[in-house]
Amino acid sequence: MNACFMGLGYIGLPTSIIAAKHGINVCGVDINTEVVKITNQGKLHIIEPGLEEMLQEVIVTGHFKAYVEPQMSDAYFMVVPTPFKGNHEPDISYVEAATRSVLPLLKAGDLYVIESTSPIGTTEKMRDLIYRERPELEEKIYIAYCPERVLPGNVIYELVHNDRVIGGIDEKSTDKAIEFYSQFVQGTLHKTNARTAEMCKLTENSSRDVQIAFANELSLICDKAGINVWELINLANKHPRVNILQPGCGVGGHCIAVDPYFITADFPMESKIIADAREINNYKAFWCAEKVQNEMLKFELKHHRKPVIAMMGLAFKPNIDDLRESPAKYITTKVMQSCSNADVLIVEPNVQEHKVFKLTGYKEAYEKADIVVMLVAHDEFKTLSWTDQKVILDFCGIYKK
Ligand code: SAJ
Repeated sequence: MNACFMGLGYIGLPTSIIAAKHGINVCGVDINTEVVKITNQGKLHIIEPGLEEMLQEVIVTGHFKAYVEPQMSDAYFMVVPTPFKGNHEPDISYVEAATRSVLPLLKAGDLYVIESTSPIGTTEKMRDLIYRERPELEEKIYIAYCPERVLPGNVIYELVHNDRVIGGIDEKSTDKAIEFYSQFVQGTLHKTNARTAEMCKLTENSSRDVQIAFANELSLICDKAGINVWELINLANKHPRVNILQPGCGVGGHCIAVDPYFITADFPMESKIIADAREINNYKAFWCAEKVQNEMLKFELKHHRKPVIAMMGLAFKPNIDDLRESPAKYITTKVMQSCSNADVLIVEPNVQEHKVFKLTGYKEAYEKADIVVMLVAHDEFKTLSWTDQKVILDFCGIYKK
C-alpha cells in the first residue's frame, strides 16, 4: 500500500515514519525544501526522542521518502497546520492548499483523510471541493477525519497506543479509514461521523483549557486572600470526585491555546465558558508580568538600586525546548521592555542558544538574582532551594511542598 502524508511537522513526520515502519510505502511531503532535504538525509528537524533512529531505518528499508510534491498513492493524509487569523477566526487555507495539490492524483478507491485540527464542517467542505473539481470521483473515494492526540516527547508510544476517533463522511469511509489506521494503531479505533470527530478534537483541548483556567482563577483568588493555592488544590483533590489541575503562568503551545477559538469563532453565543477560559488563561500571563514589575518597583524603593532579576524558563511547558506560544516568553519579553536597564537574566536549560534572548545558566542566574521568577516547572529548577534572602515569585509551583 502507498500512502502520502501532506506535512512533515510535529505530527505528520512521526506518523509517516511509524506508518513506514509498519510496511506501508510512504511518501512524506513538505513545501519546505530544507525539511525535505534533511529528512531524506535521515535527520530530524524536530525534537522527538527515538524518532531519528526510526527515520534512518525506514529510509534504509525503502519504505519512506520525502518529496516537495505529492506522489501517486492509495491514501492521502492532510497533516498541515490550521492557525487562526487576526480575529481568532480559523484559517483552513493550508488544508485546502494540500487538498488541491493531491486533487489531480486522486483515483477511484482512494482514501483521503484530514488529521489537522479543523473547525466543524471542514471535512464536508473538502469533500465538496474534491467532488466539484473531480465530479467523476463522487461516491468513488473514501473521505474521513481522524485527529491526532499525541503529546510531543512521547509521540512514538502514543501514536501506537492511544485510542483514536475516526469519522467518515459515510460509513464506508469510516470503515476504510479504520482499516488503514489498524495497520499501526493498537489503541481502540472509535467510529463516528466527520463532524463529531472534528468537534471531539476541539472538545478535548477546550476541556483542558477550561480546567486549567479554573486552576488559574483559583490562583488569582488565593493571591488576594493570602492562601497557598498549591496547598489548597492538593487538599481539595483529596475529595474522591475532585481533580483540579495546576495553575501556571498561562497556557501555551499550539493546540490548547488555539483550538478553543475554533469553537468560539463559529458559536460565539453558546460558547461562554470556553471563551472565558481563553481570556482567564491569557490574563494570567499578563497578571504575572504585572506582578514582576511591581516587585521590581518595590525593590528599587527599598534598596535604592535596580534589582537583578532571573526569569526562570522560556518553554511553553516543563522539560521541553518548544517556545512556541509560550506565556513564559511573553512575560519575559514584557518584563525586559519595562525594566529600564535593570539586569534581567534569562534562563532556559533546554535551549543551548537563542537568537533574541541571551541565556544564562540556571544556577548562576539564581545566585546572582535579587528577584527570582519561576515561570516553568523544569526539573532543574526544583533543585534550587528556597531562601528568604531573595524575592521569589513562584508562578508554577516549584516550591509547592
Ligand atoms: N498547563 C497548566 N496546568 C496544567 C497542565 C498544563 O498550566 O495543569 C499548561 C502547560 O504549561 C502548557 C499548556 O497548559 O502551557 C498546554 O500543555 P499540555 O501539556 O496540557 O498540552 P499540549 O499542548 O502539549 O498537548 C495537548 C494535549 N491535549 C490534551 O491533553 C487534551 C495532546 O494530547 C494533544 O495531542 C495536543 O494538545 C494537540 O496536538 O492538540
